[in-house]
Amino acid sequence: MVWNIALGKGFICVLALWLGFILPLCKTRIYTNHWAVRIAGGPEFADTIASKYGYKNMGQIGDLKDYYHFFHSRTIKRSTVFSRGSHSFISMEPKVEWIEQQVVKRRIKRDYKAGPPSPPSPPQSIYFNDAKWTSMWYIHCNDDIHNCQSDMNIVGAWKRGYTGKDVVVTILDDGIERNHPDLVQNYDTQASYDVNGNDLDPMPRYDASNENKHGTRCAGEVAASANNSHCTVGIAYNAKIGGVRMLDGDVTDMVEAKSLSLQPQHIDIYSASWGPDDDGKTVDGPASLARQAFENGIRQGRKGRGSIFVWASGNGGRSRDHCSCDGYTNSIYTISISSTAESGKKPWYLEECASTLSTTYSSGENYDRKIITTDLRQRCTDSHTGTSASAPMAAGIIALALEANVLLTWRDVQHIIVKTSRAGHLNAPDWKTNAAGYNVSHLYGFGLMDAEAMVKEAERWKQVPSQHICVESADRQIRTIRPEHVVRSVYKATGCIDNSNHHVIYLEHVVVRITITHPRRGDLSINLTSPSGTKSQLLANRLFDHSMEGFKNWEFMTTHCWGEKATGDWILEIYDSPSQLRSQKVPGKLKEWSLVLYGTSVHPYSSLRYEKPRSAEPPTDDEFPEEYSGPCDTECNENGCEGPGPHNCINCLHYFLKFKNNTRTCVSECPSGFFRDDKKRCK
Ligand SMILES: *[C@@H]1O[C@H](CO)[C@@H](O)[C@H](O)[C@H]1NC(C)=O
Ligand SMILES: *[C@@H]1O[C@H](CO)[C@@H](O)[C@H](O)[C@H]1NC(C)=O
Ligand SMILES: *[C@@H]1O[C@H](CO)[C@@H](O)[C@H](O)[C@H]1NC(C)=O
Ligand SMILES: [Ca+2]
Ligand SMILES: [Ca+2]
Repeated sequence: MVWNIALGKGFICVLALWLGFILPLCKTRIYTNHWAVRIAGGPEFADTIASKYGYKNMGQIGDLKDYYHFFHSRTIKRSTVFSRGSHSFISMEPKVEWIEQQVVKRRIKRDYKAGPPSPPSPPQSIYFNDAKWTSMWYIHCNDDIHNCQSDMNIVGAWKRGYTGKDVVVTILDDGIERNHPDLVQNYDTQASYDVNGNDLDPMPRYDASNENKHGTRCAGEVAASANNSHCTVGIAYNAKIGGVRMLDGDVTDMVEAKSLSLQPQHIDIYSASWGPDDDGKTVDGPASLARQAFENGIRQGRKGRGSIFVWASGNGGRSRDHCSCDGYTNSIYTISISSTAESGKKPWYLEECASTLSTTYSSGENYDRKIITTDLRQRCTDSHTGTSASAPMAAGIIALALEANVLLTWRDVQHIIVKTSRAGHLNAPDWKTNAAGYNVSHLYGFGLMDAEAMVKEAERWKQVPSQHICVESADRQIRTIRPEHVVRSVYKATGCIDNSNHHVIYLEHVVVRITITHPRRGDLSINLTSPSGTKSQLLANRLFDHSMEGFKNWEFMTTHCWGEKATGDWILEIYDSPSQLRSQKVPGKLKEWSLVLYGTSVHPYSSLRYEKPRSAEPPTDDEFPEEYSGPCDTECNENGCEGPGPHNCINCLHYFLKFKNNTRTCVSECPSGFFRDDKKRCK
């Protein structure tokens, strides 16, 4: 497939002719001469042990304490068998708590080869003198004949004074052209590294095909300098931008972990536009070190507020891939970003799934315009494409929100995205309103990002209460999955009501852990219905997935129940639609499933959590006498009050305030202590 850039060379692939289909089977593992080792006690111990067994200690793995990168030069670089010899006795060493020879992982960039260049744009009002400014349709789409109808309101955020200043973004990719005239000014050495070359300089490797242009293109979208007459304007054009060169070589668990845990106290946002093959048959996700890097970043990064990981949802649309089979986009720790074309139509490469949080513009059909950004060899391009282009755009918008409020935690950022993304003119057959009032779709998550709305929320945001994790007990009743029958399993969730540290009332992410055996994984589809009736499709049929491996404790994630209540009946439905391609007739089995509910035990936006808005005019004391001992004002909410007094309501009637003297008035924004009820509006 032309849009897949295979990184792993030397895979041993067997072509099997099966029912008239050519099936490449690339099962062979490729072992490298790199090891990840866990040794407690400090680097001196690690050095001693390394030299005793003939390894070179290359240093700590990223920010992961006690984990070291060992290199063994006498082992061949790539091998299909794991390495044996006297050096392998290192695992017997008592101080060595864990060791793993690194295997090559297939990771592909999420752009595709572009067709002919985009049509020229008409002239329009000029804000900046940058060469490509006038054709940057996704930043100022309203004043354009190719009216893109829904605006991401980036200019609106700029007008409020936010340009990404003091926010640090890094692009995990194939390098960054740090001396590009449009990047050099914002380039940040401390946010950069060359994991492939093991040095500090992430400059891309140049070749005739410009294979390594991807990172430089992503970087310009975030932080190309504004008004310097060159090329384009980044969305966060005063942010600092770094690059990690990690895709131009063998990608291993350790390579990913080093990249994801680079400088977590310095870097705020990591943008990744790559992942496992989008071939419609792969099920793959982060392995142990990369998982630890995510958790380390979430718990400790940004002074404990949590690193922000932004991920491209995937380009496997044409292979009918489903992003739930990608453990990176499917993780609660990543903000998974989808794409929409300028027209609001679904791009051909889009992958659907329930873990997508939000959407930004990107390429669509050939006649739709593509993304304009910096390019390799100090050039500009107007043909950046795919979900690869969408993730950095989201990273840029999030940088504006972090400038507006540096205290936002990783979950605050996700809450703000959920609250402010809009369906706009984005075309999807499955838009639905969940029980918390948010519109959500499997194509677009909560919709198109809105930078101005995000910075406004950020300005007055108070951190949401701490995250509770409720692991409901597993349902281990084995159920046979008969072809053309629905297996239905109902679980009555309590939200861990008996344990105050785990109690979840208001949901954020919901994860379903599932173990299924099946003769052909691609024939399965899975839905989850929340107690409030919101249906998430956790898996759709995948035409090319002939695997007989089923799912072993795979975690499917949905964002669609955000804000809903956790308790009640959750319904899991599995359907098996047997395709012609199935060789075995043995039916599948649902062996085990369990729910992991993430959220809070108190309302995330309880009135007292809002700080005084910077711009909206607060009500006077006269209008809101402080000493009120009566009941919660019935007019001000449906969900009741949070805390004492009539005004501590969870929602205020949308744009509608009632005062003590019974007069009502329309306001353009809910003042401090009040919350919009999106179901009600003033006339
Ligand atoms: C960009 O520079 C031009 C001068 O070349 C100036 O007139 C214009 O105001 C600048 N734009 C912004 C937004 O600063
Ligand atoms: C959700 O979608 C419905 C139907 O399109 C629309 O009427 C409503 O305003 C939307 N709600 C929000 C919060 O955007
Ligand atoms: C899941 O829901 C979709 C959309 O409502 C439906 O088309 C599909 O048949 C359902 N699948 C299962 C397994 O229930
Ligand atoms: Ca520029
Ligand atoms: Ca995918």
